[in-house]
Amino acid sequence: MKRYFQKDIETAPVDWIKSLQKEKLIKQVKYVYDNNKYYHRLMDEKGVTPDDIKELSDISKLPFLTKNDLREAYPYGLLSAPLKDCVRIQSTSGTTGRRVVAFYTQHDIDLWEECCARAIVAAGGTDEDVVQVCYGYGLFTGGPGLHGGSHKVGSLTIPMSSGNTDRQIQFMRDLGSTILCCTPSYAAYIGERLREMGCTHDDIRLKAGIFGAEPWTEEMRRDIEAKLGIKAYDIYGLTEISGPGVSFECEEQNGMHINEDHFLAEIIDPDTGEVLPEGEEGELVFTSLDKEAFPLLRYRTRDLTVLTREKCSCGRTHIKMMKPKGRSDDMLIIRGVNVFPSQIETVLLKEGYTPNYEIHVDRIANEDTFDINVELSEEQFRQIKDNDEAAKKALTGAMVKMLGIRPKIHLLAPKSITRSEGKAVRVIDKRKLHD
Ligand code: DLL
Repeated sequence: MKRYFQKDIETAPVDWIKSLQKEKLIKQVKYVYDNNKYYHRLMDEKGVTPDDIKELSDISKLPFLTKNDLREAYPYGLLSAPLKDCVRIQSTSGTTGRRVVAFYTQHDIDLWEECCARAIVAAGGTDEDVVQVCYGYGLFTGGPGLHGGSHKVGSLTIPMSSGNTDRQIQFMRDLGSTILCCTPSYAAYIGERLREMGCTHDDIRLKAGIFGAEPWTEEMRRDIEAKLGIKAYDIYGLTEISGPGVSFECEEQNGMHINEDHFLAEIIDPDTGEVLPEGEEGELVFTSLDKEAFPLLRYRTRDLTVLTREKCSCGRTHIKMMKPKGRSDDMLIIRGVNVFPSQIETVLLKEGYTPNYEIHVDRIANEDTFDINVELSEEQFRQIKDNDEAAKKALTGAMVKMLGIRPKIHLLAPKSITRSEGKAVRVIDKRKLHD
């Protein structure tokens, strides 16, 4: 079976990768300095010129770029190629009012789609596969990215986009889809709906799923794998840097290989900006190495993770990032304690609950309230309907152990929580409204 999309690059010796990165970095910095007024000014302010970048480690001399810069430079301020050479934009949903528009030349699209093709092949995809893409199409990068990758692999591509779950299942069954691409929360819902329709995973031919665009836990992975009878692979990316496929999981399912021939990753202390050594948790920072339209140098993702270059049994040599915990700004501070939604998901699934939950936080009379709505399965609902106090007590205890603070648990009837077809919204923090 084909194991790599671009074997020579994906398995190249680390020294070779580093020297390629150095060569590309020097070129990319000069390109940005010469073609982008916004970043040119940032470099001038820091007193650094392209001539100062001679080694990979010199990257720390460059200024950071933040989401704020992207907002300030919107829409064309960070465009580095002539408009006549650009062929596409993609954009984030802008739910927080911070829309990001990224530009692509044909070269940039080819590079991005190749990264997605690597991810599909790493999940076992070949030209014999039927790839059902249920990430949203349009401005969101999920659909177009995996679609392009699937074409490059030569797989039969079904451009479903998200939503209309019964039709998704119908196509999956009729066309014998073998690889599913969507968010993990949507995959869990497809699995749930499949059961409700009286089907088991023997009625479908799926073998693998490529799931990303939101944080998800190992417990969620096991839940999806069992529901759909597949191996579930993680894929990471962000619009600013290209889209999905910045990094992807291999058969080891333990961390995502970053496509290091295109992206240089650093981990920094989010408070001080200091570069941290490999193995320490911090904020992920990316530098594009060979982009034309929208190259970004030292872009702060706000995603918290750890990098590791431990040898991987798949034979790939590119550095791995562990599952991001979530963005630093996804972290809730409740009664002074740091809480990540992923910690709550871990407890729920470990305790046998469904992955359908909502976290509600508010501030009443100067005190934080912290409620978790948890949806019961049909079976749990039948069992504990009349006396749920014991179940609530046990779950509260498990949460206190994990989080260090006590939430108020509400056990809800099946189907009470709206299912997600894209990125799930799990946190409703009303405190922000009062600020
Ligand atoms: O979510 C790109 C994407 C599409 C990735 C499809 C994977 C699959 P944005 O909408 O710009 O782009 O959101 C990027 O989503 O900074 C992370 O916070 C989060 N994210 C993306 N992938 C993962 C993942 C797409 N595998 C932001 N695990 C990123 C955890 C992820 N968080």
